[in-house]
Amino acid sequence: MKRLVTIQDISCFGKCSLTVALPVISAMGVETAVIPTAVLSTHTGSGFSGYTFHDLTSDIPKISAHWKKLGLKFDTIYTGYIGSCEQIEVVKRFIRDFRTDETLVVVDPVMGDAGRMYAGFDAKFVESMHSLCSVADCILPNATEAALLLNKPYDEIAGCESPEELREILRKLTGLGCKNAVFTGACSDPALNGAAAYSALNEDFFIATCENIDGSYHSTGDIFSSVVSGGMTLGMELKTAVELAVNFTHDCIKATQPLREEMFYSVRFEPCLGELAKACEGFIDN
Ligand code: PXL
Repeated sequence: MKRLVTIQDISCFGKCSLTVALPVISAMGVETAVIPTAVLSTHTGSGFSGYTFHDLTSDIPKISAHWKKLGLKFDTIYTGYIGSCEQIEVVKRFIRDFRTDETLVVVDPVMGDAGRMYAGFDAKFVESMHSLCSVADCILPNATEAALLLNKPYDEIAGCESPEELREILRKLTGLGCKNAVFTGACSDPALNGAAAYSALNEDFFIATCENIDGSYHSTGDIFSSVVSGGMTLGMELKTAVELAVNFTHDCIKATQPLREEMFYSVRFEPCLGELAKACEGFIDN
């Protein structure tokens, strides 16, 4: 059985980060270990204020040391929301300690959405995230994060429509040092939404699309990244994993629409897990 470790916060209410990654990747048939970077009462996105934040940076080296003693090995290390520059350094050390030639390292450079940085992040954090991306095999930024990583205005990145422009953004993102970059929210047609991906290994570029659903839905980035990470861990080609992630994210948004007002904080992914599990069946034990 393939085994992944994901390093990100646990937001106790709000369905994001670990409370999404754990059920989604497990449903895909991948054993999922976790390292919580912080415990928050809710996520920090719009709709919540006054949340608690308990930092767990100092626990990470202790967990790592125990796991080293046990001889644990991971096929994939997947990082999401990280709370501070210091924590990024600790996560980089974990990657150095556990990476082998076969390990896949996926970094979702969680920093913001819709042109705005999440609460608590600044320019120094962007610089640190840059250095984490440089050690990844695959990074998965949205338009806000791509703009921050490339030091470009958000509108320039978000307004990108032509496949040539998307390819150039992705090529520049792999210039950070990672082999593959996937840009979420890519849209070459207003009726469609999806993701564009580029591999610096073979210069392969593609766009995976689905029907566009208007509006902004929190936590869809975490859902998308979890499916790409789980899929690649199962041995899927990047294109297969990205297409699966685009379709699953779309299905979750569709399932949320009737409950939009009460589920302002996330998406209803639970009823979609069965189909996701089925789509992965043929890849398990590959
Ligand atoms: O969904 C990304 C995310 C993860 N973790 C925390 C967040 C957010 C986005 O708001 O606040 C704590």
